[in-house]
Amino acid sequence: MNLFNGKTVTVILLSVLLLGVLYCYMYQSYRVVPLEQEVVRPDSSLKYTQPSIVQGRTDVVTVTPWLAPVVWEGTFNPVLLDSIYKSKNISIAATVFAVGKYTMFLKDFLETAEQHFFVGFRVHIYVFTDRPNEVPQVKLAAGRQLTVRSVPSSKRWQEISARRMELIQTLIEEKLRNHADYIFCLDVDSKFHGRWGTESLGGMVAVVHPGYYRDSRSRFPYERRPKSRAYVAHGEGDFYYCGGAFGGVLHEVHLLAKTCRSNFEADAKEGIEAAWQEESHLNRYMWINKPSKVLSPEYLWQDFKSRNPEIHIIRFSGVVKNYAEIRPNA
Ligand code: UD2
Repeated sequence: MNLFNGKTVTVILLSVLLLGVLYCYMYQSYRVVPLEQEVVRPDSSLKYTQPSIVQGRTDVVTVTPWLAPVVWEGTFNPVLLDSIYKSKNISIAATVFAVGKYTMFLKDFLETAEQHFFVGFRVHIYVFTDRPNEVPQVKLAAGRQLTVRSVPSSKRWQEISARRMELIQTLIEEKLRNHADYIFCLDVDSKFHGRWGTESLGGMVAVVHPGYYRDSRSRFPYERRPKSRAYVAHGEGDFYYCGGAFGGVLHEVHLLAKTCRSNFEADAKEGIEAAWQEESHLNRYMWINKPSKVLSPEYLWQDFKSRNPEIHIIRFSGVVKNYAEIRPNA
């Protein structure tokens, strides 16, 4: 009897095929489960309020038209989010510039950051200043560090503000790669008043400016001269974002800083400075490259403004300052 007649060969081939499919299926299932556990699973013993997709804040918009979340108090669970990011052992860098008399703001900025900014996570704050001796000693919790980097003084506040993009770009290239996961770039003349934590993490993160969020975009102070590389035409633009707070993953912020810096410098060569320096360039950039997460004005309020009803908490706010007294030029 011929053992290898046509029928037997077909049965063997079909069995091998079936076994192959079964193997692939089992391999995929095996691969997916541990990855999911590692990346998104909160502590399995964590108990928290049941989430809902039919109840929540109705007084504000919580998602942009390009489906980026807009973060407001009441839209996230801080305990759940912290538990997710804890397992990833993330590290966050923050930059703050204090050039000339702006060193006077450092103490409050640093002390309040200890109380509210990514508490319980690895945080490394980089202070850029021309007066390193004036950087106050602030007691830092375990896992938190501060590094002072010297920068030249300047006779023009516009230059100090705008040069931040260049220094952020260089910091990421020289120091941060492989040492931090996320970075936030913040104005020094501000204080933290409430939690600023893992809910703010994202690929590219922008903060909606507290001064314009209820206005029509025709009133936004975008750069309106077409010859500037920060130009945004009338009828364009999403929100007006702050220059005083932005962030995201390193490579995204690196690209943002590099682009804004080179556009600012190219404009300068042609004798043009955008209306709000790097803030104008940042707004142009965010219009073209939409942020993946938008933080509500809770994340950068202004002390001189009274709180609007939709602002349930002020997390970070600019202090009232006398520009004539502290800036090197008018
Ligand atoms: C707005 C923005 C700011 C920047 C600026 C336009 C907010 C809340 N603020 O703030 O980020 O986009 O418009 O250029 O969105 N600095 C010094 N020494 C100086 C001057 C400035 O260190 O002499 C640094 C410091 O970190 C300060 C930042 O530059 O926080 C911005 O300068 P500002 O606060 O004087 O600018 P302002 O209030 O117009």
